[in-house]
Amino acid sequence: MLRRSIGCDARRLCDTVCALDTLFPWLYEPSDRLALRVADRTLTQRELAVACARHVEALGARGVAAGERIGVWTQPALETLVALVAHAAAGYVSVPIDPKLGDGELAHVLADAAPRWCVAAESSAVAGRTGTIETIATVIATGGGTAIAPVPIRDTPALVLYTSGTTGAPKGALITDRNIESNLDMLARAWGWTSDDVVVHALPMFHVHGLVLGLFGSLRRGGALRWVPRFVVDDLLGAVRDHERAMLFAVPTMYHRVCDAAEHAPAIAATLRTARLLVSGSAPLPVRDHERIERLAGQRVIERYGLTETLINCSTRHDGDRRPGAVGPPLDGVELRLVDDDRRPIDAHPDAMGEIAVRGPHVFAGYLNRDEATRAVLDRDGWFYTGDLATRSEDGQLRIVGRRSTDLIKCGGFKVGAGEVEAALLEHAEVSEAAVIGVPDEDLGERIVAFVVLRSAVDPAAIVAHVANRLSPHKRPRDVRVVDSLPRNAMGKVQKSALRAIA
Ligand code: MLC
Ligand code: AMP
Repeated sequence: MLRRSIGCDARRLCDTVCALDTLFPWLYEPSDRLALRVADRTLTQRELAVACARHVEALGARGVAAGERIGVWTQPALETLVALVAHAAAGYVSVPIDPKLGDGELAHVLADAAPRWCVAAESSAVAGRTGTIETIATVIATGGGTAIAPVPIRDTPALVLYTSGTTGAPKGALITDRNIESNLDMLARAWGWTSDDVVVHALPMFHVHGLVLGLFGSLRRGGALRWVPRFVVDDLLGAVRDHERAMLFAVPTMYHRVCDAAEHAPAIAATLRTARLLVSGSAPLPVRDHERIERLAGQRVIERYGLTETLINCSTRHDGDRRPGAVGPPLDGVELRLVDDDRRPIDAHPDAMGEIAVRGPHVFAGYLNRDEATRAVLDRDGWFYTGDLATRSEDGQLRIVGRRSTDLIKCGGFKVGAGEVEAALLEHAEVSEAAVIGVPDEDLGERIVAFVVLRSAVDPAAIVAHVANRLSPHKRPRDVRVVDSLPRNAMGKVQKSALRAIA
């Protein structure tokens, strides 16, 4: 559908634009509908369009060119959302950065993505942390300015999202416009997602769940996002209560805590009942919590399964069978198969277990600066190998039953590589050996436990703090066990199964 974009006095008239061929079509015909709310601050579509345009102008004035990578300090503020939306709309590549990142991981991200600029809601909070990279404060300007020129959806990166592997430092996954557009449109069909929906979430803005689904998803539909930047059950549910068609996006840990609270507070359960859709993902939702939610909220959760590299692959449908323990069939547009150890498709008979491989327009473009790592997960035919093990029922519903590598830990919905925590531990002068495992945990899904051999006595709290100084806070071990030696096999390899038995 071709539409002529609007202009007003202060805006440059854009050429005709295929509105549906841009990420946020309404940006060129904004209305006074709510677009964003963070705490008590709101922006309508019209205000957001102006704020984005002015942000882009400020970048242009500094000589930042479209296509450049820009670090985005994802502080809990409306300005953060404006910067992320403006960059996506105008063709800049955002590298979202967790403001709590430890120095070691931050240095790695900045060296690897090599942005010339960072943007932040409060540049003073960033001062001294980005070395020679200059920080631009995002200011929400009202009125005036030139509208953002429409950028058609392309196969070029829009985001670099850092994600952990089993070993080494996190890799930057290149997510393109096309990945985002195709996946969000698949999800819209699966969830009956419309412009009347208001997504409510308390997720961080540096991962797929909060950023691509929560922020870009809401705005692509012409709906709104209500961001509660810090997860507090009452705040999150208070936000749900405010909206007629709230879609709650949360990780299983959050649902677990919401259920704990709702069991003692009928008002919380009553609020849950008002939500149009409760969506869970980023980690497995235990069947027990699925059933608790159904009992308290009078509705079953929609469970969806994804990865940073592929966005979302499977989901139960808003009008389909929301089966506890299942993540639904593949989204329409996603090709999915189960493969054996040699990556050969396995028989589709029920209960056959294999690794999930997916193909489609939602699969990322590769890892930044890591061709070999890209080739290890993405084959020449476009199949991406997820490392997740699953079975498929006769009616096509997937059940995730495990992961190929036990060195990947999902804690509170965050992916943590055992190797990166071990490397950080070994940087402590008094740690001579270290091994990290994930231990099942009712609240977090998995809890990070570190086993260390020490050269001399050290307070375990100091070791935890040492890790936090280097990595993100969520990569800190919850538990540090001091041992005389690590169990090893004849080849000298640490036997993590033995550690799991001890833990
Ligand atoms: C944590 N803390 C510690 C600690 N670990 N303190 C000391 N020692 C440790 N080992 C601190 C925390 O920093 C926090 O401090 C406080 O203890 C409480 O920690 P917590 O129990 O972890 O709770 P919380 O910080 O509230 O975190 C839980 C959570 C969080 C659920 C809110 O895990 C979360 O935001 N998860 C979302 C992850 C996510 O978005 N994943 C999407 C990935 S994309 P303080 O000072 O802060 O209070 C993806 C694709 C897909 O997977 O499919 O979606
Ligand atoms: P990340 O790299 O942080 O995007 O994490 C992706 C991983 O999260 C996947 O490979 C899965 O192991 C896990 N995951 C995401 N959603 C689900 C889900 N609904 N059920 C089980 N595991 C999930």
